[in-house]
Amino acid sequence: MPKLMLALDVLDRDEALRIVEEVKDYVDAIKVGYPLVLSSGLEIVKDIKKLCNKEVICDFKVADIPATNEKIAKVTLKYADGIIVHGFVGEDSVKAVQDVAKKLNKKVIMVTEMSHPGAVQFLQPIADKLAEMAKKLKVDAIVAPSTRPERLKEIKNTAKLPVITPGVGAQGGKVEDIINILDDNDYVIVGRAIYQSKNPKEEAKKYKEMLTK
Ligand code: FNU
Repeated sequence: MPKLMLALDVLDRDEALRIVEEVKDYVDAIKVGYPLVLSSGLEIVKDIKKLCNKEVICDFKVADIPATNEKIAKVTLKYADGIIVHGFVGEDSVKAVQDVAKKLNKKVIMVTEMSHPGAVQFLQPIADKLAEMAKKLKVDAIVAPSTRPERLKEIKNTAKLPVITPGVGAQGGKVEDIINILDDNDYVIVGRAIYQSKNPKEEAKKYKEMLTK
């Protein structure tokens, strides 16, 4: 049974913490990104962990030269349990983050093909190579799209690594179309469908139950 990761892309610290409090019994991990961290500061990661004691991943899609990636990883992984990086910048940039993460026993998650329509333009043509690179580098997990279940399957088969998959809910992806592709080590990311709903707790529960079946 894959795990549920909440994408907490709200812009207000108090709202973020209120949502975490509501959904914490049903989510296995929480993903924060630029929207929340730029508006609330990186310390929000510490606050979330204090409130719910769940894994918190920073979705910064780090994509710079190795020296800069290293600095970003050092700051981020002081608080977060893992960091999302881009692979298209090349092996050396990803390795720079892995070096930092290994010392701290944290996770590096690498993007392959993204979930939005525009990903077919530049990322899809190189996504299988990115999946091979992820396998070679032994990153902890990859990101692959729920919006294209057949691509999710192909990329997972190539990388043979745990997958963190966005696209369910607001982007049109459906749990029933991906559930058979995933296993216990994988995560399904759901953001807006939970935090923008009238009752985030009920929605989180609903998604958790769908993944449990
Ligand atoms: P929701 N996200 C994504 N597609 O959607 N990190 C990707 O290919 C990717 C991501 C993130 O649509 C996105 O930034 F690599 O509201 C957002 O935080 O459910 C979340 O996954 C999806 O949010």
